[in-house]
Amino acid sequence: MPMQMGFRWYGEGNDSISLSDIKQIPGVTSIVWALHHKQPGEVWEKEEIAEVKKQLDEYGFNMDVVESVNVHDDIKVGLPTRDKYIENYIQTIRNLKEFGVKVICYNFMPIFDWTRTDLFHPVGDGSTALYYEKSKIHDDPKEMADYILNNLNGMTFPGWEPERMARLDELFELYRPVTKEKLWENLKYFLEAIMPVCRECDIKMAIHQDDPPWDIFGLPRLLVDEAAIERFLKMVDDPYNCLTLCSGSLGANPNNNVADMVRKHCDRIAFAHIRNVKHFENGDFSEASHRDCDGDTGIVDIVKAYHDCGYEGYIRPDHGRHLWGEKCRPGYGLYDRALGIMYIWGIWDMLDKMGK
Ligand SMILES: [Mn+2]
Repeated sequence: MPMQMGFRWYGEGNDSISLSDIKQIPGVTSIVWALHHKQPGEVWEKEEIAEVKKQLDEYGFNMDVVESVNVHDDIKVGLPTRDKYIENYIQTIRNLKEFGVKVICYNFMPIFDWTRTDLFHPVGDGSTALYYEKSKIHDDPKEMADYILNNLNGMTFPGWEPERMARLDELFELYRPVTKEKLWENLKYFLEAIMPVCRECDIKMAIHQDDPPWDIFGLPRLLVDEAAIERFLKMVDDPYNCLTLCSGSLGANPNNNVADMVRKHCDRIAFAHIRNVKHFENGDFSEASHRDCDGDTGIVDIVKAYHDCGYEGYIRPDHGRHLWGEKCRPGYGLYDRALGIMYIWGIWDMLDKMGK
């Protein structure tokens, strides 16, 4: 069995891209989905999941990968109320099992999800891409949040819910006592509580790395490099404690060699995000096309590493550029991600043919 190709879709009425569009991209079998109206900490009810299943069934897609079931702040901060939210998370895992879900992608980033300073930065060929200008991040996080919320083309974005962003002061206060070590402890507590249920339900928890992979606005970030990944996998050494290995998030730090990480941890990678990043000398970076030479992430080496390992897990193109005037959620248009898929398949099929 080859790797299983997925495409992230935000759901009926919540995405400019239709399932019929996605069906026309060669080799996509999984829709990477979520219930985007749910707040972190809420139980995903079976009836709500069943509705998505019905939509996907119509096109023959599976719902094996969820991205994301977000983790409530009380769990990350380690408040006494976390146990209640962990119970809810467990109930969601049990409900997802009923529909054959195999992998849950999640992250453990405090307050902010992925962070960029420009969502539509000109690439130079008429297209635009997500961009990170290092010097802008020392500034006010509220300004950041406002910019992101005002540039989502009227769409919502997980991790950047307006309700949460309105509470930024309160959230920063909440996270003030949470040191990096404390955050590791809280992650361990969460995983140890849910692992028995994951084993029983045969669902892998696959943590996404922090993006960008360094501390921002004084908030600690954990999953940033090889040493952190090693620590994470050893901390809870269980085959159900896995990675969503994101080449783009890790690739934002040029010292990270993602292909080496694939070779080293292949058996613990449940889900792969493939994205290319181009670095500038001043520390800025821009997202780029999936073509190897358009960025510095080493896409050919990474795909080859998965192929060499006999990877049979799930994979998807991560963010794409915005092409041909497409109006879409930043990073999540149809065209560039479809091109990315064909590039990945091109490498993969060639390796197959060569018997490598
Ligand atoms: Mn990613």
